[in-house]
Amino acid sequence: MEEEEGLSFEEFRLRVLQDYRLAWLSRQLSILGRKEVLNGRAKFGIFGDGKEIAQLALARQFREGDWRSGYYRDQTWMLAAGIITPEDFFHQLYGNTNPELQTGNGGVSFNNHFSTPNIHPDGSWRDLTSQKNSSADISPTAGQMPRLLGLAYTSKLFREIREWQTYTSLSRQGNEVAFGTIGDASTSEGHFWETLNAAGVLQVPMALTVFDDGYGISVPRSSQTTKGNISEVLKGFERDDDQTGIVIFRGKGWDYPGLCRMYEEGIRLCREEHVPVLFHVDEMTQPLGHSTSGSHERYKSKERLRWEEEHDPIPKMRAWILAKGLADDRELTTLEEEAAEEARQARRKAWKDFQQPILELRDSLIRIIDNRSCMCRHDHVDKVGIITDRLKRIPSTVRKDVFSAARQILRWVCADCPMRESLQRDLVQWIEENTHDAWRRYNAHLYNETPTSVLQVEPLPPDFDEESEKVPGRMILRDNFDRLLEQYPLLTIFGEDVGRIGGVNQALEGLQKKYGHWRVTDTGIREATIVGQGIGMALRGLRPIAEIQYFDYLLYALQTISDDLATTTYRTRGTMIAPLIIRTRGHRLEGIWHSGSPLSMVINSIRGVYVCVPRDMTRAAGFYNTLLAGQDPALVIEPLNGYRIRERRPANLGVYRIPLGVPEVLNEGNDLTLVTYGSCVRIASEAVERLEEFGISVELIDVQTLIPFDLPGIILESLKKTSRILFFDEDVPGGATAYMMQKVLEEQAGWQWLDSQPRTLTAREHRPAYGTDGDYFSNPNAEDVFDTVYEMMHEADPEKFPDLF
Ligand SMILES: Cc1ncc(C[n+]2csc(CCOP(=O)(O)OP(=O)(O)O)c2C)c(N)n1
Ligand SMILES: [Mg+2]
Repeated sequence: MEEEEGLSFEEFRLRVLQDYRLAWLSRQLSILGRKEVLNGRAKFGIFGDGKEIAQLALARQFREGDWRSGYYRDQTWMLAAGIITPEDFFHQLYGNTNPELQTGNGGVSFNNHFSTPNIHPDGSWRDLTSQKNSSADISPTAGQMPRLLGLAYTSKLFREIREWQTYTSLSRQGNEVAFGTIGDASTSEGHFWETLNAAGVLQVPMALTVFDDGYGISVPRSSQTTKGNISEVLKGFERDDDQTGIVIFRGKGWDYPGLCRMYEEGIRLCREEHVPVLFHVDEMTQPLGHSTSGSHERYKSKERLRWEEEHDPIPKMRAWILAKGLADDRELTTLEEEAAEEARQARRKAWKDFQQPILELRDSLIRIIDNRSCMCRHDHVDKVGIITDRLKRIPSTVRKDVFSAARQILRWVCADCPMRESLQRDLVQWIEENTHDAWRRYNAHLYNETPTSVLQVEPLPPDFDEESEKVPGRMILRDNFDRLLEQYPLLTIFGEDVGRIGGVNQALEGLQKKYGHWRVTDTGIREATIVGQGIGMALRGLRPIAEIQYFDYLLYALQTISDDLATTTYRTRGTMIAPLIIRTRGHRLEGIWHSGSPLSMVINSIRGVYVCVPRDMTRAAGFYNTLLAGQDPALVIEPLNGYRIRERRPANLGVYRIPLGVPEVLNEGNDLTLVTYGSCVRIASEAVERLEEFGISVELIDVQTLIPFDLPGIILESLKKTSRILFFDEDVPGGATAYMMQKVLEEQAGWQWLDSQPRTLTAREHRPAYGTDGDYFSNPNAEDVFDTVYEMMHEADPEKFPDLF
């Protein structure tokens, strides 16, 4: 440590003192932050106390271009890296939603959830090599792990793929390290093991620190980890002389010089050799306890609490500075006082920033009421005055208080007063003017709202000419992927069996050979980290298509898609995008784990990710073309039985673009609207033909995408004509059909046009059974469609359509 290269003693001394001051500042923020929750100004707080010193040592190695995927303890690191200021710390704590103030989480996440933007407001990419990058944190323990793999893997690709070296604003020859942090208890999660294993296999520059404070809230290490020691258990992963593996370092959370040395050596190795490294930082403490939700005295013994006090890293660092003669007590006390004052000032300023606009809003409302020239009395009580007075007295006002008061006051404006009209008008105007602003603070940016939104992509229909021959669907996909790999140099496709054999259905046949194994790549069987790999790559500006072999197995990755991918744009207030395309296949196979249509599983858990349900491969290819022309995350479910079915090959493969959210009317009809998607379209078509033989004219609509859903209102127009509607799919009852029904009947107000009871036709509540008969009896079939439609027509006109049964 003392021999730090290129530094004079004085420079070295000042650096150490700067670190010490930052440690102190960070601790003061934690202490003040806790108070702000206890006094009611903030709702919840989780802090980085006890982890300060290790993070300062870590931050020294964190450079421009590097990436972070960490967790809520990383406050000191983020301060040291300049990613947050002390004021930002409080902005997060109060939940400030002002986009002008850099909070990194838009005010929609807990405090100490950090992020840095990866795009400009116009949707273009930032220069990611000239900033220190933090992917956006999520709260689920170990949820940061899958994405960490992708952040590290991207560096690997940039080093390996020579042609990519021109993308200098995304990477400098892959020299960027992906830093991760995780708590000791969270290493019990599967994501931790899956990520670590994949990183070892792939040999990526991932530098993961386990902050070991011995507890996961109240549960001690001995109940979390085999042998109670994570680096001990990981020994089998450890790199030895002639093998790939992970290099493991160990440090003590209070040992400043030791930690500085450890990180310097470990990160150099990671950066230069692209070997994953794991730092097990043990003997850490948690002076303020886990979070503001409780106190650790409830579960830590007196001995443990005493040990923690003795091993508090800040006094330990202080003692080391004194022992080394780097400063005397007076100098350190001055630093401490300065840091404490800086923390207090930051709190004062941030509270003002938080309160001022709300108080202005409150006063603008109060002015309307106070200026009224009469009292609104109900049973001799001035309700309006009472609500207003109550609002004036609230000590820490939030927007809810003001809006709630405004909306209640509106109810009590008296009906017979001559002033009513103007007061009511002013109030309504106030509510209308301010609601939009407040609403947007919490309900925007679920999807990319910049010009690079997929919804802005110009559609282009597939071209069919005389020569358009009929080929198996898989060939349309394959030739389309071929064009896409050609057109988009940063496109990579990866997943189980994707590379060497070109996918289980051969839709990538020959493409690894043509584009190399970094662009079309096999992975291990590890769905969560396949998706995480894709998220990390997408965050760093690549165009990944991650393949999940079968739709049913998306469940393994659902947590990552739901908690991480789907919320990326929302939780960063549109400053960060992860345009990952997930490719999978489903519908109409057989058996419990190959039924392939649990659509409600996804549509209700991954809002924030578009969901495409193409009926054939021409449509599927068209969606990939559209998605790559924009920048949004999406899931595409290819119809499993469509790979062999012949379709006409479009002449403009790789170019035509099918718009998202636009249903297609496949058969025009007058009696009933039949709404479906995916493989059910084929079944529905068959039933529609049979129904025609009985004089029933069905309008068949393929919704094409479930999210977004029917943006132009095509289904409503159909319903206006037919007055009857049936929603059909092979999900469970109350699943995606109920979703479609809600969209059409409630959102599009289709209920007004109904002449019959709206119906759904679905699979059963259990999982579909094996074999042709299992499929026939547990999934809906063409006879079921026929019978349901016929029954609806019978109810409408029993004479024309007599009972069949
Ligand atoms: C999946 C999930 N389960 C439970 C929680 C609640 N929780 C938050 S932090 C935590 C303990 C984590 O302990 P550790 O990983 O050791 O980190 P530390 O807080 O000690 O730094 C738990 C159980 C959560 N956030 N996510
Ligand atoms: Mg812990």
